[in-house]
Amino acid sequence: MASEQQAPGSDAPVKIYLKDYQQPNFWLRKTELEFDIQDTYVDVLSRLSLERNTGVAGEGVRLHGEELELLSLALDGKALSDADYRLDTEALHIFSLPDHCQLEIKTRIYPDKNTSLEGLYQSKLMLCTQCEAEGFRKITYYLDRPDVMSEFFVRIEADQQQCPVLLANGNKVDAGELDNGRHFACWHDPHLKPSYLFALVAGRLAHIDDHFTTKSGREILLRVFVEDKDLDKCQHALDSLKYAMRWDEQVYGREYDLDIYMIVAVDDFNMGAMENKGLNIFNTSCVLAKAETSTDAEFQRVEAVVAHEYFHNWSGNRVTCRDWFQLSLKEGFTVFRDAEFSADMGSRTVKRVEDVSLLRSLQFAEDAGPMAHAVQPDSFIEISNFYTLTIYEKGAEIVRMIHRLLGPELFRKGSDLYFERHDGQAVTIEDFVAAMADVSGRDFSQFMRWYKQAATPEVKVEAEYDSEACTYTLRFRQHCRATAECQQKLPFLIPIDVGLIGANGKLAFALQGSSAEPATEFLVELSEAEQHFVFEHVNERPVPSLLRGFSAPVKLDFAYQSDELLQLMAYEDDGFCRWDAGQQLMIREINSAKEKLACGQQPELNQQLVELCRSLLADRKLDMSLLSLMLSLPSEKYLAEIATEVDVEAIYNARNWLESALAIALKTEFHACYTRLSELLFAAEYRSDAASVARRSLRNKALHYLVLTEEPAMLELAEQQFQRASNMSDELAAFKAIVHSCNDANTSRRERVIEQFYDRWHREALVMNHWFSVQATVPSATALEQVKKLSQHSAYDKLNPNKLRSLVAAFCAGNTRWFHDISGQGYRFLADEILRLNTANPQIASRLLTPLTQWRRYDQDRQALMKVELERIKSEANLSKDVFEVISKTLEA
Ligand code: B3K
Ligand code: ZN
Repeated sequence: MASEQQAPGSDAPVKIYLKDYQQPNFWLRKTELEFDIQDTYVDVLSRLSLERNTGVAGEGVRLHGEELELLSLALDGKALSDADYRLDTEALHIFSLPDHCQLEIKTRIYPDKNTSLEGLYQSKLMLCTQCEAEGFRKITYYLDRPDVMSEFFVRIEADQQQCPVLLANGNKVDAGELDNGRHFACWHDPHLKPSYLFALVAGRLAHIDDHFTTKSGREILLRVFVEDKDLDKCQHALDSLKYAMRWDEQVYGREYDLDIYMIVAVDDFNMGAMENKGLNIFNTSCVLAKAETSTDAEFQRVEAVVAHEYFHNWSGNRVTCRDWFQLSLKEGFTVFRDAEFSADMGSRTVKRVEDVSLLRSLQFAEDAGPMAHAVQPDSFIEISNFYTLTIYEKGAEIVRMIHRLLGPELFRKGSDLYFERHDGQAVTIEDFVAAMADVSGRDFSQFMRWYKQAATPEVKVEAEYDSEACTYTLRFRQHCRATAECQQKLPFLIPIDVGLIGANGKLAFALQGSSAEPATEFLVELSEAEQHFVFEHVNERPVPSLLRGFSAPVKLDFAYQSDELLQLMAYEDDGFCRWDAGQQLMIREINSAKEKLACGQQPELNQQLVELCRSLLADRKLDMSLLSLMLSLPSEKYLAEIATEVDVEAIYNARNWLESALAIALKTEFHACYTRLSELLFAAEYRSDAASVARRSLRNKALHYLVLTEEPAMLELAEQQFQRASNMSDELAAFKAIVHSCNDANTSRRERVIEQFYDRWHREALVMNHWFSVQATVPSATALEQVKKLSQHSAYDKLNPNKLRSLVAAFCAGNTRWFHDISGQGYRFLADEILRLNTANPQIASRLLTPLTQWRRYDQDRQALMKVELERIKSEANLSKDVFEVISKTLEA
């Protein structure tokens, strides 16, 4: 990438453009690293075998390096003099090099001072690394870019007492004792890899082992490293790993390629986990699980993240990204892979509904805000800002559309071709799509706009029924707002799955112009700005079922009548559409309550909605997890996303009104449901299978509604559950229900359970995260005061990302009503936190900024308050690139 230096005469960080990509002028064929770990520093000796990439200009080489102390530098065994090189804050420039040579570089680093959690850093008593995307340059000078792939040889030396475990990628090839209580280990990774996949761990760790036999009969050692006290929380991760390994063999034909697969759990970690070759490093929150301390959702997250990182071994490691503009090549594809895995492991519909909810509430908001970017962005200032829902989740939706358009068999052929063609290479999104095009003969040129054009397409649909001709016509109009990279959007290729529902269920129909036999479902491909499709043999006026399975990541608008939505709820067999019809009914109810409340009137509860919920609760055939989702109101975030201007208080009040009104109207049913499921659950031993998880989920939804009635007996029920629970799902649900019930009569009970929860769990860091976040999301004007108080608590850690997420992010992103309180105190608090973290941990600082990026969506008063804080952050000297990029885009927009 050409323009990584700062612009001359300017302090502003520089934008890097995809169009400027060029190969490096040197390859690094072999990388030998020696780590000498001492008490307060680590010396890193690096021997790099360079080979000129003829044809690319540049006599010397520019090696990335940040926050390094250079101790020595030699070229082919000869020390370089000051005249031979130049150092700046971002790189080491060596002016002239022969075509083949060896550089020997010695640097010193200070892991215990590294609070950014990037590069080599200390977490509790352990040293560990995080190199993606550009952290390796904080370890040594290097061509720290993903298209430079090298064979790594690593030697680690440390004190045997302090660091009995010494790990790096690949296979351990040597180890031994040294003088003075020191020891060493040597690791060799036979697979070429870019520096972002490098990993090292040194510390006092315990482990549990398991084995996996691959389809070709190779024995793989699976090993999970944790702190000794957490050894009883590793089995679920190991089981998940084995399921994922088998699934990838069966579904994608992919086998593991080293003799050992290691996972290390780390307390201080910016993200969920990292797919370093053969040595995954995980946030403890994504690896540890045990029924007493982890909720069902956490068990599922562990399974999904373990699988995601494992799948990267092919989609990311064996075939990697040419440059960081291609990030979604590995992330979008791998999220699609892990979503399918989770769907196969549990309920496909529930997984789809959860994913679509996330996409529609958060990714659509990202697309509508100042950080909107294409899935293959064309520029960035700081790549860490691009680990977004757009790259991950929208990227996965695009791969899902390819899967839908090609069908499973051709898609598998395409992925086989992609892996075979590019094994050991660093490639582009275009290469991935080319493999899909080559196996199918399909032209993907229009489809590529999904990668290049930012923002969410909107599709307006109108229908016309001709009862004489028995035809039904659907007219589509697509539109996508202008964004910085593209003012005039070209039409997307939008696959829309269509079904038609009659008075007694699904209809069979034909698509005009298609040779296909009549069927109950057709996939239409929208390719123009305006287009219509005619369906034939439609013998009655139908209700259209559109975007079945959420076949494309668009906002679809069709003016359904309420009774049509009820008809969809009754007869639709696509779980997503059925759930969505219910959500639309609830949104209407909330919107009309908003209007009533605005005029000072009391809203009236729609009896059709009550009856619908009653019939759902009586439906014994429905998957209880799905039922629990169907009984959940749209989130405040989603309601904000679909509003023209966000009226925080109106959304909050109307949503609360509906939830409480439903609770009162259906109290008998919720109580019966709660009792029935309690009997079932108590009669059996604790189990974590899908059916038991579903029962707990529905029972806790019923408890949530029961407590909303504010009847003392219901709070008593919650407290009984809190006291007797044998697992964290039940305990936390009861805890949250009680703590969030803020009426005065409940004060002593609230205080009691908060104290009890603390007494029970203060030694478990992950459980304490819940203790913080439940209090941070309390629906009360006192929430911020409590958050400030908790930030001084001894169980809190102002630099630990999990703690920051459980307190600061839980309040600012999760307690919408009180974060956006018109006092402006919430905004001020967040800005203070961002300024504090700007230098300590820029990645987390920039991530925390997200709620403020949406400032233009609010009323004038709130906009003004937010702007003051954004300007205050902007005026800070030494703004990190991470925060600078988000702040400047937010204020420019
Ligand atoms: N690839 C890592 C993310 C690294 C984030 C760097 N800031 C985890 C994942 O997506 O699997
Ligand atoms: Zn990933």
